[in-house]
Amino acid sequence: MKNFTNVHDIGPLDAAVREALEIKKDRFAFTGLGRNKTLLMIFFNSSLRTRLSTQKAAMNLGMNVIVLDVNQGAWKLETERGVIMDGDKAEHLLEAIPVMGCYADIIGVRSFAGLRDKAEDYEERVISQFIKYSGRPVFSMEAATRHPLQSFADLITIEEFKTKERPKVVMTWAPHPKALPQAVPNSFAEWMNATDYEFVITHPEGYELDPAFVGGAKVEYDQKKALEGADFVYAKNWSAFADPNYGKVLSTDRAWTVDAEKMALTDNAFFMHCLPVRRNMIVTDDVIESERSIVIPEAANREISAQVVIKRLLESL
Ligand code: AN0
Ligand code: CP
Repeated sequence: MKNFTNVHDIGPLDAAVREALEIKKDRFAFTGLGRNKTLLMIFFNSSLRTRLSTQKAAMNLGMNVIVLDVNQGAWKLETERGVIMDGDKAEHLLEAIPVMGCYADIIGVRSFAGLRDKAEDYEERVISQFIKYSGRPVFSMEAATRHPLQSFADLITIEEFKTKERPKVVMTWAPHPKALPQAVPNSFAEWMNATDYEFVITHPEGYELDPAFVGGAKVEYDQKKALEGADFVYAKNWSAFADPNYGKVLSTDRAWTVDAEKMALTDNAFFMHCLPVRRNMIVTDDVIESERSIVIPEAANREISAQVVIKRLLESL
């Protein structure tokens, strides 16, 4: 694997899940693979899980790890070409990226959507430039339109907890006070569409996702109907994708909050969320604290998905 930004990069999912479960049984089986190799993790945005789980995964493989929070301590970076740099940005991404490449064998990048310019976000301008100019294998730690390490961990989690061959997985929009990217729902849809699960997406009118990610998934605007018989409920907020409302919050309607009454419509479903989650906006305290909530094992699997990805990148150095 040369880079990892989407579901296609990982190849057949059954093999990827098998490899993940093998690694989970013995996460120190490949400690020699990363010896004297350096992972550089670049964060343009905040993180708890991605930062810790990815560093842990790299350490399990024997790597050295450097973490850079671009907005804390580095020079402010210009990302547009052709700009006269007479403002507050001291360095251009076009120098910064190849320099970073000098100090690393593999680079992980977190760069969220700006949610102002849809074309810029959906072109994946930042991570594409890392791939083009760093000279190193690059993996996404959540880019503008996808969060593939999260979706891979979600898939591993569903495979571990499912009791039916073909579970019904429902991704539901839920309210949140601030505008969030579409990366997590886009990516989750992309990965679920690559399985043979029954996959349903539910959201209020106006929150339609990019059809390229929705694919053949069923879209049901009635949340209660969508949840009927679900085996997994995957809650997530996202801002509007469709023009002219790209990146906007159209609703904070708490009628969409996942509560016990909604979970009662399911087939005793497991509750999932990528975290961080705002309680009593996205999900009520009792649901996230219930024995059917698997948000912690889901987060734990971030170490495993990252380890499969970094292992494969190391193997093709
Ligand atoms: C981010 C998002 O929705 O993309 C990161 C989730 C993993 N969430 C927040 O910014 C709250
Ligand atoms: N789920 C996830 O990526 O969490 P962080 O934003 O804390 O890394």
